[in-house]
Amino acid sequence: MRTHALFLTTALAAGLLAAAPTAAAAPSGLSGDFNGDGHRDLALAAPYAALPGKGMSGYAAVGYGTSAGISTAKRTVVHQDSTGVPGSAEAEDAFGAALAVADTNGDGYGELAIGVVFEDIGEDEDTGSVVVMRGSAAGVSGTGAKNLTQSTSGVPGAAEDMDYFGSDVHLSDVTRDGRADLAVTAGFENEGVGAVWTLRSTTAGVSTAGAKSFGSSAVGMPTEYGAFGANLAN
Ligand SMILES: [Ca+2]
Ligand SMILES: [Ca+2]
Ligand SMILES: [Ca+2]
Ligand SMILES: [Ca+2]
Repeated sequence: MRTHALFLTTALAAGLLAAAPTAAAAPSGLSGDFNGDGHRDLALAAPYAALPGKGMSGYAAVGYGTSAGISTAKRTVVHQDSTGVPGSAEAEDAFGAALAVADTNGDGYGELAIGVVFEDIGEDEDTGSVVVMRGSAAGVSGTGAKNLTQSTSGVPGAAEDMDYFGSDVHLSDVTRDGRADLAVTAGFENEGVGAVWTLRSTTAGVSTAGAKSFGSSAVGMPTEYGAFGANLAN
């Protein structure tokens, strides 16, 4: 009797285990992992590659990491006319002139920040913008993509000719809340002096709340032409 009961209990347990749904693996949260599968991925850009009739409009791409290395077959390729990507592809946008990768909303999937350094805004030429595309289990996607410029509400400054906003971008969690914050350089701000913007992230990703900018004088450097912030270390 005792043996019989034990057998039933064991069989029941085994059956339950077999029937239990397989839980989706939690996204890795690793830096540089867009699809959360635990393999870091490679983002790259061809900022001067042309869409038809649009010279230097630019492309960005992700090759996903696999146990055999970076895959070119398992990939995402985007440009400014891709579904969900803010703005539109035009000649000499240089979409992808700068890239950064990290998780901005704390969901375990990395986001891709893309500098569109020569984007025109209204009548202003080569002003620049930054696009942030979200990661997901399916990789980088247009869903929830954001666009930031000096004309965006909450972003200090004003969009002007030749700011080159987005000449460099950087993502890292400077506030230590588990969400990567964004830094953006406008390398030609104020006729080549240059300036840097810092934006914090929330559970909704990069936010303009509390956005700041600073120039060379804030750190005691010369205030003339100098491309301040032209390189942000990643
Ligand atoms: Ca991955
Ligand atoms: Ca554009
Ligand atoms: Ca994320
Ligand atoms: Ca943060």
